[in-house]
Amino acid sequence: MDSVTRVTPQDRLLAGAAGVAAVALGAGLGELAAALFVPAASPFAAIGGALIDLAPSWAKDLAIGLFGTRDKDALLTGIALVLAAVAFGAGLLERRRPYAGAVAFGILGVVGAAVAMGRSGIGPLAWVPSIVAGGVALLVLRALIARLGAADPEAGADRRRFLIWTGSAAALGVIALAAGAVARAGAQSLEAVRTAFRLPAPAVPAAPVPASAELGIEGLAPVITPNDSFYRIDTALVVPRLDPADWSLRVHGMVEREVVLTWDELLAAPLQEAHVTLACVSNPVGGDLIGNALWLGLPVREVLARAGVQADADMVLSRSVDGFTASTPLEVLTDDRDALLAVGMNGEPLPLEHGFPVRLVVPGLYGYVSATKWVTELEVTRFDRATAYWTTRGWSERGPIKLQSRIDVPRGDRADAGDTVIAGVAWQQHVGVKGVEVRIDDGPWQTAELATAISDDTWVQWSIPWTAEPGEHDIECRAIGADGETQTEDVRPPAPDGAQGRHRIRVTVG
Ligand SMILES: Nc1nc2c(c(=O)[nH]1)N[C@H]1C(S)=C(S)[C@@H](COP(=O)(O)O)O[C@H]1N2
Ligand SMILES: [Mo]
Repeated sequence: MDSVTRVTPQDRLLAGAAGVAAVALGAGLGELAAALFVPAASPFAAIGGALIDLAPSWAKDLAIGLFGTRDKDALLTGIALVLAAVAFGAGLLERRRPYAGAVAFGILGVVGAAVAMGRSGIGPLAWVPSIVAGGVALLVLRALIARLGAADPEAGADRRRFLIWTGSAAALGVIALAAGAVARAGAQSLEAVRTAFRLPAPAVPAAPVPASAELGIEGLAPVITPNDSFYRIDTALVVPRLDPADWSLRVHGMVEREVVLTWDELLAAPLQEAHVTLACVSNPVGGDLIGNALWLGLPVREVLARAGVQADADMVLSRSVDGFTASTPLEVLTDDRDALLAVGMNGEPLPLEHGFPVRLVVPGLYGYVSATKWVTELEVTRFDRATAYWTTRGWSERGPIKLQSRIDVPRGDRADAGDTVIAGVAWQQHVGVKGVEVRIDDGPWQTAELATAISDDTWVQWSIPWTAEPGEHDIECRAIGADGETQTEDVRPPAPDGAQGRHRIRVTVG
């Protein structure tokens, strides 16, 4: 044997260490990914949960007897030890034959993913953390062992470099694990705070939703969007964690006196309910970045009145705890519309991802210039003095919502022949919709039946009967605003101030 292929005991130790480091980094990143995006899909928890389910009851009893309520920690420690041993072995294997050991990590990742997918209630992304873990471990092990192979045992510098890489991978893994644990603890305790919180009763309740606001057509967006299917748009990679006890709103800038509103003061104020449809400026024609909810909050004008706005101000720059900003024209926050500093969404505290504990909701404006989530600051200023997050990135400084309508039914590109229905929603918040028209195959415009609008600040459902003849058909709709405007056919993309044009779908009947 020559010196290049000779495997010394020291070599074996290093290869095993590379295996352990690779798994540490993979597992760390997998756990972090889980903590941030799919908490229930922790790779450790997936494998641990499967073991608990598989373990015979005498083993469970034994574990509980030995470790008491620490039995779960004991199980996780056990999994970690077994994994470390497997990793060491995989490192040795990889040293002998490229990919032989690394593949073992890939298989472990797939098994973890399969287990997570098989557990109910985790959702379609359940596989992600385990695949991240397995994939990273596979690649890192291959890369480390390749370095070890290249390292000449006599050349100390190469060896040192290998050790530095291996040590760094292990250290990064430990850091990722710790970060995941911190994120998880923060999320759980804040969700517990949120669930424990009871919304105060509104001083001004919303009028009941008329029964005729909901047409109840299958496939048509419900007139009130449930919180868990409400679209979510923000720049926050990780949902900001803002404890209500630490929350306050600072109102400053061009005001007579700076005001700081605390959580308790906000809840003690007379809160008001309003149905408002939020829409994203990025929503394409026919898109679903729009939703309607019942909000509970304090009218923003009351907060501004406490501070006393100076006469030459014309904008409020709202800022969230993570630095996002929105520029809202002062007049829409001081007129009589229901612009709210909201704490409630459909009868619940705001979900964490929709701004818990406090956000802005302003009827009539796209979210990027009005709907600041996790809001902590209102700076009264002027459009010629300050710019908001999206304005500096090329979007308009003002964003009134454009008149739009959408076809929801037929859903998809097929429909059954015979008597059926075409249905959808239409909106222009704070203006209102007075009609919707539909045409088929560029024929004459026909008037659709409008459901009862909850208010001018919400979308409204519409429908029209249709006798579908076999073949291909184009269906197009247009809304007519309460101010008489007809939805334009002039097509524009979302940037810089909202998409326009008409929603048109093609369906095959038969
Ligand atoms: N803090 C913060 N608030 C934000 C945003 C953001 O990126 N950060 N995005 C805005 C945009 S562009 C929209 S459309 C709405 C979406 O609100 P939702 O996620 O509750 O539907 O939030 C607005 N508020
Ligand atoms: Mo948006």
